[in-house]
Amino acid sequence: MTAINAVTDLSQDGEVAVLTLNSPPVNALSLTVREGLFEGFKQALASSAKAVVVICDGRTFIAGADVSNLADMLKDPSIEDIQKLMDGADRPVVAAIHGTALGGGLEIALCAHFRVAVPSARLGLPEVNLGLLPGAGGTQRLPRVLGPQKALEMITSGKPIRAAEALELGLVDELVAEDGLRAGALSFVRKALAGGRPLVRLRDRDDKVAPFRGKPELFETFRQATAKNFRGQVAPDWIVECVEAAVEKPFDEGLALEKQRFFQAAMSPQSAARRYYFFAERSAQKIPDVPAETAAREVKSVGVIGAGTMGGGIAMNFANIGVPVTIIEMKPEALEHGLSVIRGNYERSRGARPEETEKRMSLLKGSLDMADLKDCDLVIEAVFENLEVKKQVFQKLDQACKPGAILASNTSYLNLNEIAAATGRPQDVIGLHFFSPAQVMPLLEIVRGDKTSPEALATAVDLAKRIRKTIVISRVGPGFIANRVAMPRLTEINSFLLEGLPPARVDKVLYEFGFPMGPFAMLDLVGLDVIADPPGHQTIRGRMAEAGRRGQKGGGGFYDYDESRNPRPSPAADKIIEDFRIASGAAIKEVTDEEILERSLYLEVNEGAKVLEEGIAMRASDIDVALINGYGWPVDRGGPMYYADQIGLDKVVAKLKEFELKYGPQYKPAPRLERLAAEGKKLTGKS
Ligand code: T1G
Repeated sequence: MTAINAVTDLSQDGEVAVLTLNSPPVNALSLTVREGLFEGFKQALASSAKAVVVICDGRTFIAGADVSNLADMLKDPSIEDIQKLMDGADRPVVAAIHGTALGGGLEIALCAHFRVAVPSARLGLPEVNLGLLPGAGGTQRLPRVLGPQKALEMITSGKPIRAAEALELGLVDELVAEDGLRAGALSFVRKALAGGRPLVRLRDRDDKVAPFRGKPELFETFRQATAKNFRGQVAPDWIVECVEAAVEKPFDEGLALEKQRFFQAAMSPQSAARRYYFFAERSAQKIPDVPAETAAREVKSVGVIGAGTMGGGIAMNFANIGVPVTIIEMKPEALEHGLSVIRGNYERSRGARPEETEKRMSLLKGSLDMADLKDCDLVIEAVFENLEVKKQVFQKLDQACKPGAILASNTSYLNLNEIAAATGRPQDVIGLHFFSPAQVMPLLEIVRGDKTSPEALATAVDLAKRIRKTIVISRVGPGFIANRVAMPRLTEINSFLLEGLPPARVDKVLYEFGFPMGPFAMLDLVGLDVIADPPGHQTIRGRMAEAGRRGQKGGGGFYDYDESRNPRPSPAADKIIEDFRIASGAAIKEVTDEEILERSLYLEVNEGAKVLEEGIAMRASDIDVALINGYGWPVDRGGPMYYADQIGLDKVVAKLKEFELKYGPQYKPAPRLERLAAEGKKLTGKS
């Protein structure tokens, strides 16, 4: 075995050279890795070896370029330099894939003549998630294996495919035993040598693209079908353009176009925001005083208290991963209703197969007796949002549950420490704040009480990953992170209405910024009757609810709705707004679209700064993760904290001060924001 460099070895197995990469955690294509691959291929091809296998140690094949340092891609040897060596090879080169071959990793594998994989491997080009397109030939080589339609789907969705599908599509040549990748790859290559199997250079293949040449309809149809989905994103359009070039143009011309578009995408603010988010999401799972090696308790069965919308949705998360759930209700009718709603949700879900529904439903057991929770490893309470009620439930749980069971509350607002104090085991009490609908929304706020133990936290984080939620850790405080930060913007809409701004105009401004919908449309969706007006403080939303306008679910809301729930302006709603405005004596104001946007967003930035100051959130980036996943903040903007940093905190503070004078004390800049602005620092980092 020869060490090529710190992360690459070259060894000889009979007549086959084996190039092994070992650069934890994911063998990303850093400069050192590229040097190792370049030098390794050079030496292997200069040796007497009759074939070369490239394989990785550790958890995965190459997972792509090093996203933490994209600029380093400009240094030589580039990925393309390695690929040229591979393309020029006069003997079989085989990529042996386990884990994930992603982005630049798959693009390297596409330059091998053959690919073998273990059944659990996944292959994909996820660059679009980072606001990028494949930058090392992916848009040119993948269509030459899969044809343009499938390549378009894979590259614009960014979703990896499983090895079995890759085999079916011809992207992988052979599947080998799960625990025998190296042996399988060697045996594959020996068969290829013995049989004189012709070498396949993908850049030369034409059979999958030729039938589509001169037929722009395929691409036009794809563009139209996906336009809404990719609203505001730059990369998907360029991906379609490049795949079209793969069909229409010689390989090198297509490659040149891809390179140009890749660099344009890499320079875009969108890609910077998405790369920031990639690492934000990962760091949000880390708790500095809970080391990664803290033992998580095993959770094999779960209890849920309450079979309402929330409890039912929470239970579905666990049934979906094969964990049995005991659902507790007080009355048989409520239990029956809750279970039938869950069944309905399963039956209506896309691609639902009856046997899947039955399998999941069989994991859900209803009961009216808390004693049935005695064997559960974790119980999540999702009852009415009232402190006294919750305290009573926790007292009973303390009696019913076995020692070491984790007792979780789904409270979205109440003081978890008080709930924990109702038990004799506050160290096992934690908040698991799901967002509605809990089976759909990606965010899970894990709330850490003053006495929550590191083991309980580690267990919650582990479990949240198993049910594939995006995690944010919050300390105890009213509204925790997402609801608290979003609330001032949603409260301010009352002022907008009093200033005479039509809901549709406000909604349009926020939709165009990138939110899936504006605040009025959102309230209509959630229901105008969900939150009560604070005592002594009437809102137009509250008035609407009183008048029977509860939103999409009944009577219309700020808009009227047809049977397909399409909104249209509502004269009845406008009259309620106008009457309220006149009665309150508020004067109509001239407000620009820019001001609507700034007021909406800076209120969130300001609240985020307070949440940081109070230590409710550990990091500014956690707030961004919470708002993106809990409130539809556009990931292309990076979240409110990152966005404010891009604008410049001095500018944000100046605007807040201006708004404070013009519109009221709700805009008073948070001390932390003022301080950071004065010091020329950022919310999300140094300066
Ligand atoms: N670059 C740098 N660090 C990376 C990384 C990458 N590509 N992928 C993962 N990490 C770090 C991550 O931050 C974490 O670090 C640790 O590895 C484990 O990750 C030319 C332009 C591979 C499926 O987009 O999808 O190729 O927090 O916690 O759940 O066209 O990571 O431990 O310090 O996510 O097992 C395209 C991104 C790049 C793949 C593993 N590739 N990665 O998931 O672990 S662009 C991607 C993933 C590109 C070319 C272009 C996942 C994973 P830390 P993890 P995991």
